[in-house]
Amino acid sequence: MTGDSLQPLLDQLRGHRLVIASSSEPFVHYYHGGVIRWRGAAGGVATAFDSLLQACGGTWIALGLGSADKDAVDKNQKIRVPPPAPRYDLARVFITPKEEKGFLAESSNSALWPLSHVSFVRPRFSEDAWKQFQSVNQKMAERIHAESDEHTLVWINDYHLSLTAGPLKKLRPGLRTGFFWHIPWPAPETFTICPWKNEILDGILSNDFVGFHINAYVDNFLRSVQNELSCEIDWKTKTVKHNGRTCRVGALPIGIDAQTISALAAKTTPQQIETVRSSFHAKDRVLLLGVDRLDYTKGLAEKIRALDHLFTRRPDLVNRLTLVQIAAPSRIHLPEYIKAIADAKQAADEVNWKYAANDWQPVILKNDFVPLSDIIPLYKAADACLVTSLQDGMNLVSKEFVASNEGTGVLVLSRFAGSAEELQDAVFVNPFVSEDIARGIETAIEMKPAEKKNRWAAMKQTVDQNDVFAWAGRFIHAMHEEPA
Ligand code: GDG
Repeated sequence: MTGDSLQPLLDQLRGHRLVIASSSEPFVHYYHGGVIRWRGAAGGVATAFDSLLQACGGTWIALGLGSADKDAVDKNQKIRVPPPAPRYDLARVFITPKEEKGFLAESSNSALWPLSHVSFVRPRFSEDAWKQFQSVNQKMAERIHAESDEHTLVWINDYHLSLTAGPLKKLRPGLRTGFFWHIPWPAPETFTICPWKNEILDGILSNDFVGFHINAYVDNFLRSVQNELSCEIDWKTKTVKHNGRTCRVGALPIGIDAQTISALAAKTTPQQIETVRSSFHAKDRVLLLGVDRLDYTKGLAEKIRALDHLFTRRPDLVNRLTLVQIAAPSRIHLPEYIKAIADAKQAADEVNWKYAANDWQPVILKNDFVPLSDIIPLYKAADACLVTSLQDGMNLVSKEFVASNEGTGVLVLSRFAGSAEELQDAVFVNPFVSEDIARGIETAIEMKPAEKKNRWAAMKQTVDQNDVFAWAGRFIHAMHEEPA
């Protein structure tokens, strides 16, 4: 089931084939005891584009990094997905271990990711990693070229592929491309430390349209362009003329497949909710929920420690609430992520050691990938969902919670998540201050049912209206608009 915004999107696509490119893939094949198995991916880009391509069809080009990815594809290095009921093509690009390390672990996830988020993790730049970054972007450009013709709409995604459009346009000069940067664009004073800044800006400006989630990132980007390159910027139309090309930039907040998620949640019976609550010893307690990739930008340790502050202020709440935190493993070989796992576990151990009693412990930390079919009943059952990202481009979990929960729960939301602009009826917290998160939880727990319902209804309308199909429709429309 999909929203009313799907038909306008399909109308726009008529006569065109959609090719999506991103570094990560929606489905990974791996060996388990000599047998090929598959799993979905935890991550915003995977969630959004899987909904989109399942509804519209097309091709998704991504790196094949799973242990069985090479053996699962056909001779054209493609496979139809999703595995139980295929709807679109996944075209895999294979890279060497050296490229994987330099492109993904080093230049993308240890340099550009921390550079773009205010989380005070220092980016690490290496010249060799940059060479691998260039090489993988070139490979992606070649594969997109091979998969496209004059009727193809090419939509390139995220910071990993910021150099792809340049070589692609050399191979196929008339091709129109759009690019979406899914994370915050840093302040220009921060971006200026990046040793690859000119190449990255030039690469991004090789697209016809570039999207960010919110205006603040657009402004930061344009100010970076102004500071680093000599080019003409029309601030009114947000158009940049550079190297004989014209690129428009705009804010388009991403959405979710709200109707499908709401329908799945609506099918959850009161009995299932009872079972979920009982399984976490939260039958007669307040159930707090967190769902995140385990990433230091998501503020997990700060969120867990907030419970200590809450119990100190409100000893009557001890033994009356449970935080279930799903923390899907992510980038697990990088030192900053090994530390983030250790920090979250330590925070949980400390709080549990201090307050656990009999069959109750205040924090249940699940450092595993959990299927969506198990997350949705949790969204519906939760009395509050805690999204405490130190900074987040958008944050889809906040929207998924609103789509699933029918107004019995409260969204406690970081002011520094992109979704804070749209979800104005959340309870806002400063995620850098555990005491403030504790205050937010207290407000959520004490909120009267009528206020919960009113706040939820306003946010639900926003989430329904700007769903993933409406978002994609706006993006594709913007890609086609001729520059002023
Ligand atoms: C980037 C930007 C932006 C998480 N754990 C599991 C699981 N998930 C799913 C959630 C949600 C998605 O992953 C996470 O999306 P986010 O938006 O929270 O975060 P990022 O991965 O950091 O994504 C972000 C996004 O791109 C899109 O533009 O919003 O700001 O950082 O859908 O439900 N899904 C399953 N099991 C898990 O354990 N099935």
